[in-house]
Amino acid sequence: MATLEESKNLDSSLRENRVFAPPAEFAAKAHIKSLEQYEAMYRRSVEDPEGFWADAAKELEWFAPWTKVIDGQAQHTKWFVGGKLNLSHNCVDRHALGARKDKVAILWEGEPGEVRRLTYADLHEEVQRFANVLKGLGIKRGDRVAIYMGMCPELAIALLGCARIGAIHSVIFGGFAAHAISDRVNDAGCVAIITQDTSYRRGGEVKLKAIVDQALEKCSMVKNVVVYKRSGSPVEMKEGRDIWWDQAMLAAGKECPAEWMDAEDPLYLLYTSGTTGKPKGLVHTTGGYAVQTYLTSKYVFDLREDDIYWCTADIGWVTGHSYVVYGPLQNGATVMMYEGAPNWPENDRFWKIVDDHKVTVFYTAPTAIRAFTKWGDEWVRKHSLASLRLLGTVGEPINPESWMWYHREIGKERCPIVDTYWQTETGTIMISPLPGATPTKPGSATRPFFGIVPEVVTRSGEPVPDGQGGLLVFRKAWPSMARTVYGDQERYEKTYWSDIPGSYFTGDGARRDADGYYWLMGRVDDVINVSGHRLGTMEIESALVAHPKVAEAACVGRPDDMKGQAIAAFVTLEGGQEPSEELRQELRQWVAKEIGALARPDDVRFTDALPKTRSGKIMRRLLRELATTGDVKGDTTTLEDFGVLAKLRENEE
Ligand code: 6R9
Repeated sequence: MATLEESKNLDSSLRENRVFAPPAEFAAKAHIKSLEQYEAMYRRSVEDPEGFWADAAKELEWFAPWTKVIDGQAQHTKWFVGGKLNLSHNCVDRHALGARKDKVAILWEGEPGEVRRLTYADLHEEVQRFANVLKGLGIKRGDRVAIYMGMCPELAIALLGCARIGAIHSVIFGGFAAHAISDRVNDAGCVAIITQDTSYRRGGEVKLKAIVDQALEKCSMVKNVVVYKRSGSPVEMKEGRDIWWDQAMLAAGKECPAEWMDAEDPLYLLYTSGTTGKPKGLVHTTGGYAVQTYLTSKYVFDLREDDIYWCTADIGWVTGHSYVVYGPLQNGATVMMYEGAPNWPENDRFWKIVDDHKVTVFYTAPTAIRAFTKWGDEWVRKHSLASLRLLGTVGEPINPESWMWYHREIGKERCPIVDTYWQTETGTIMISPLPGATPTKPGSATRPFFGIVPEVVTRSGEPVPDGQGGLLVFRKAWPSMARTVYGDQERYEKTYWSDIPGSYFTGDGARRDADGYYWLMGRVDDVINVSGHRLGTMEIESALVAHPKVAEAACVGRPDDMKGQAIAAFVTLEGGQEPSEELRQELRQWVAKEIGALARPDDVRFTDALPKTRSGKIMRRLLRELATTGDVKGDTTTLEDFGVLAKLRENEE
């Protein structure tokens, strides 16, 4: 089952035996101060989940109380039944109308260097005005609104404005191409898109509005486009469809009461890649998601009143939804937001930001850490980083040596590291150290968060003994889990709840050690994780096959030192077409244009045929091995045509 790459990962993590206790000074001030305290709270959370989650929920404001905390089980579980609340109210009003009125909510730095500070009172006004802009366009509760923007405060305001009136937002990462936008907009039936003229990235401009214009040629349901003016670069405005953000805001009323949303009402859709078919729109709901983003932010990031909290993720991904916007703002934190690239104008931009703004909590991805390591320690050492007190990672397994570098060079051996394991589908952090309580081991996400019951099992659901690899499942439902795939409940149940009956299947391999620590081993399905971004092999293959010269395509991930995984594509051409270097480059560009630059294959190999099973399934396992090692030693007994493999081997450069 485990691919070569997974076993390599397993080998290095099996040899890993360093343990780092939480620094005493950190633990003394932390919300959760010891392993015993964590264990007692964990025990209660699984023995009395209703009591545990009710207590957590009471830290938020509800317009009307729930009648039942948990109703149903597994994929049918409902949380806080009958409760009414609003996420925008809990993120903004609760603080703006209380003691945090003048506290900075969003501390933003643009790539060119300008800084903006929005207090909770400012955010309150902006969000209400924007909610009125949406209402003015006839957008109402339950309507879907797409958001395609760069990292600027208006992006957070757009999310919160939607949440305020009960419109369901669907954020599309600003790096996706027109085609990917139209697919997502049409699948969700979005009635409007919020975008901006351009966004700054690595000194250049990303022409977001122009890409939206192209995408909308295929989207008949979209009636309006709201355009935030970021750079002032010229864009085309379509009469009757497009409006300027600033003009609409000036004209909009200052007050907009928050809708009373039911705990189970949808809050947002977020598209993510799976093994088969098009990306799926995971549906996150209001009550459970609110409570669990709030609680995980509080405990995993150990948020304190004076923190300057910075999660470097783009809001286009789930990490940005839960840990740039909803989690930290519900906690009344000051959230740092940065618009551009980490290496602009130079390789130390992040460390300059940390020093300039006295960032205390820093949460990033292993792929970024690998890039920093490669750029060299001198960039880090130009800055003091003395304000930092806690570090985090998310997105893929972190190899122990990168963990050690992060610990030494960024954390100065003073800051605990939280390696947080979770997924778009889970909504919030599932496995992670609590920084004042859990001793850490480099490369392990350590122990489950409150209420989470992980287990490592075989394909048939039998528990695997500690120390051995297997599939990671969650035995019990949790408040922030995605409730369905938009418009396709069957796909939701089939993908996540049918492999191991009664349990949620993550798609990840894992191992638990004798201390009950979890070590993640990567995906066991056809999802490729490129720099922490999920891509389905099907998506890339469909894009390749859409090229007029391509007959068939198969994509696999192969290990890559910088990106975690790189994409290798195997392609057969239509009759009469000849392979060439030019065509190879053309196909790489084609995929970038169809999906976005992050999906551009690293290798494109031409072949006469693809290895298939007798039932016609492409044997990606063999291709993966070939792309990784240059040869195939694995089991080929089901291979239909052995000649194919010989030819593929010959084509190896
Ligand atoms: C939050 C996010 C989810 C997949 C997941 C797993 C991998 C994320 C990880 C990790 C090992 C960690 N993953 N965090 N693997 N250790 N700390 O990344 O969501 O984009 O949906 O990706 O990422 O493979 O299944 P998403």
